[in-house]
Amino acid sequence: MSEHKPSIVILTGAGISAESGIATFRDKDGVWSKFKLEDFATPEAFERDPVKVQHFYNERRAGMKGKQPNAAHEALARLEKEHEGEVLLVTQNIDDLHDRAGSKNLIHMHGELLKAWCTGCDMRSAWLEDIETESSCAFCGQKGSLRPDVVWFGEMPYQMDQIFDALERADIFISIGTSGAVYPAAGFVDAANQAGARTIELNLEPSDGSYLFDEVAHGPATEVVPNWVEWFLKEA
Ligand code: BV8
Repeated sequence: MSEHKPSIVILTGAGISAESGIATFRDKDGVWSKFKLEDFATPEAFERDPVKVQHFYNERRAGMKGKQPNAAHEALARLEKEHEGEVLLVTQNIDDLHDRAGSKNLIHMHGELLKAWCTGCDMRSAWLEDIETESSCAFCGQKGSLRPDVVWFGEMPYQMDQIFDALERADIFISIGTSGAVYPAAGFVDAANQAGARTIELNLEPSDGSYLFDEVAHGPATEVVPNWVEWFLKEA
C-alpha cells in the first residue's frame, strides 16, 4: 500500500496580504475601523445607496494597482506544487495575490474584487476598472445590473460544500493571518479538530481563538509561512 500523503486545508485572511500593502480589517487603521461595515458591505447598504457602495469598492479596486504577492503567498504556491498530497487553499481575501503567486487549487470564499457579477444574467466577468451606474454587462449588455463579485455580510460564502468536504478529510488545517471574527470561516478550526486534523495557527499575534489550535507560531506572515513550508517539505 502506498504511504498516505497528508491532505492540507489552508485558510488565509487579510494578514497574509498586509505586507503587500493591503489594509487588514480589524487592526488599527483597518478598513472596518474607518468604514462601518453595515454601511458598505451588506446587500441592504447596496440597496440603500448603490453609488456609495460602488465607490467604496472602486477605490479598493484602484488601490490594488501595483500590489504584488509576497513571500507568504509564494510559499503557499510552492507547497501546493511540491507536496504530493492534496492542498486546498481557501481565502477570505478578495485580492488576487494568491492567484498571481501561482496557487491553483484555490477557493475565494468571499469572492473577488477584480470581478463583476451581473445580477441580470448571473454571469461573472473580469473587471479591472470602476463599476459605474452606466457600466454594461459584457454578456447580456444590461446597464446598471453589475455589482462587485464579493460576498457581503448576510450572504452565503462560495463553495461551502467543497470546503467542508475537504475539512472532513483534512490531516492538517492551517489558519494564516486571520482574526477569526467572521463566520463561517471562523468555525473551520472546529470542523478540522472534529475531523482529527492537526490544527496550526500562523498569525502576527495570538487570535481570540488561538487556544483552539494544536500548534501556533506568531510573527509576520512573510517569515512564519515560508519557514513552516520549508520545514514541512523537508521533514514531513
Ligand atoms: C453567512 C468581502 C450564512 C467584502 C467579507 C453573530 C454571531 C456569529 C455570526 C454572525 C453574527 N451575526 C452575523 C453573523 C454572520 C456573519 C458574521 O460572521 N459576522 C461577524 C461580524 C460576527 N457572517 C456572514 O454574514 C457570512 N455569511 O454567515 O452566511 C451561513 C451559515 C452557515 C454556513 C454558511 C453560511 C458572510 C461573511 C462575508 C463578509 N465579507 N469580505 C469586503 O471585503 O468588502 S469578510 C471581511 O472579514 C473581510 O473581507 C475579511 O476577509 C474577513 C475576515 O477578516 P480577516 O481576514 O480575519 O481580517 P482581520 O482584519 O479581522 O484580521 C487580520 C489578522 O491578520 C489579525 O489577526 C492580525 O493580527 C493579522 N495580521 C496583521 N498583519 C499581519 C498579520 N498576520 C500575519 N502577518 C502580518 N503581517
